[in-house]
Amino acid sequence: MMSRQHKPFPADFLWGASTSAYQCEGASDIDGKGPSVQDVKEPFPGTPDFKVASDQYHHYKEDIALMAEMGFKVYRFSVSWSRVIPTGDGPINQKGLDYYSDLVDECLKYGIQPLVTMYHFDLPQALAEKGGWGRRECADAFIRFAKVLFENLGSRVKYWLTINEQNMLTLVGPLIGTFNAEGVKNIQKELYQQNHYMMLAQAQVMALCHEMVPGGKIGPAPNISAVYPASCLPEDVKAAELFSAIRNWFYLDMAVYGVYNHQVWSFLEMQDALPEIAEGDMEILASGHPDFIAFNYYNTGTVARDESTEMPDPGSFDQQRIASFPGLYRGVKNGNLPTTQWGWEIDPIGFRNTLNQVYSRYRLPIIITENGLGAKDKVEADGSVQDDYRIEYLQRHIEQMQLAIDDGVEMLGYCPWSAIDLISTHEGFEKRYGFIYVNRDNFDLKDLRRIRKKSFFWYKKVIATNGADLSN
Ligand code: BGP
Repeated sequence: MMSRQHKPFPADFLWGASTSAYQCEGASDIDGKGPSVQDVKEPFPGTPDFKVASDQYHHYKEDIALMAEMGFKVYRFSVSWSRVIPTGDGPINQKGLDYYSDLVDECLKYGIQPLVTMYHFDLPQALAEKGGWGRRECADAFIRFAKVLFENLGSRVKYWLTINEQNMLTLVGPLIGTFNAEGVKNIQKELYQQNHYMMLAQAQVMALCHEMVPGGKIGPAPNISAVYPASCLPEDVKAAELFSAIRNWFYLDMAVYGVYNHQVWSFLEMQDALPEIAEGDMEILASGHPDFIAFNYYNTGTVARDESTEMPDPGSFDQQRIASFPGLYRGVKNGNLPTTQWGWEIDPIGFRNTLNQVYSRYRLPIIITENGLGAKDKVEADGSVQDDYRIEYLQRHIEQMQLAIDDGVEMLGYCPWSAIDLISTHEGFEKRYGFIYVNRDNFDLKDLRRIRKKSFFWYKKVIATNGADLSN
């Protein structure tokens, strides 16, 4: 067996963690904030609304101090568009801007780099009512919002992310609550039209960042997973290759090269779901260049060929479509992998594979903006939270990230999900991800006290040793 010396993590490696505004801030109707689509949507059954969340709006000083105690070099948070511009395209809410300005200062006070996501699933409701991302004007409003952020925070914030998981917004927007399918005739076409406008907005915002932010670095933040074929049968391999293009490369090819992935274009053509492209759009798309690729990684996907001859209604939405398309590919369970309490497959080696695939295709440095284990944590009688399962998950993923560095992947940083407990997309407070426990339940707000979990102390050591000591 060959063994080799690990390459160390880069000296300036950005260790930190992530959150998003609507899932952790709370204060959803305070200090002039306008409603977002998340505030008005019907919460998933058994889960709370976003009014209070983790109440970071009122606890940010304490939260950042705890992150500093862990030794964070970076904190990835998102800006709520409707806190800064309540209607999305109207007047600016100075109080909202002040909040983010203070949050940035608080990070910098401890030497923590803010990594700011501009849009994480929380479109201003007023824009949604006008047709949301289905209208080109939404892209214009986003560009204006970005300008406001660059003008006000650009001298202090060096790292920016455009849109969180644009691929998930496109593939499963109706499930995330960001897409209202009511009255839409061809849902697929509408989703890919929205995607086109997001792409246009992203390209322009990337260019703008380089113009307006001295030393500014910006990138997209999709959710990327290696896709395995269910067997080595060439038809299965082809199915996996196509699904990977649809799920992953379509978004990154556009962000990096400004081109529509040829296979996905033809897949959309087959479904009558091609977006309308105006004159000049392709030039705009080619004009934005990311400095790095950020991506969220939770698991891999596995697909087999699908030989059904019946094509689904091309204009409809079916949540199974995220990993299955009759006649082309079908998502299957990977029997080799353990799963989380919520059935998500756990695949640390798949993380190394994914990192290598992304780096081989795009040759840009990578920052991981989400990775983590959702679990039902319990506060023990002595007040501690013994989340060894989370430590093990993170250990195994960091080990594989280290191996990817050995492989030659250029890594900028690692921000697991999540810095503190927050409201999960579908499971509320039942499913926790944080290093810091937030003392509340789904419907009992308790005292919102912050408790350092066992993983808090473990991650502190990982950061202090720059990833050299991962032991529990
Ligand atoms: C990502 C989202 C996050 C977060 C995470 C965990 O897709 O960017 O916002 O929620 O998934 O998912 P969940 O909350 O469903 O467990």
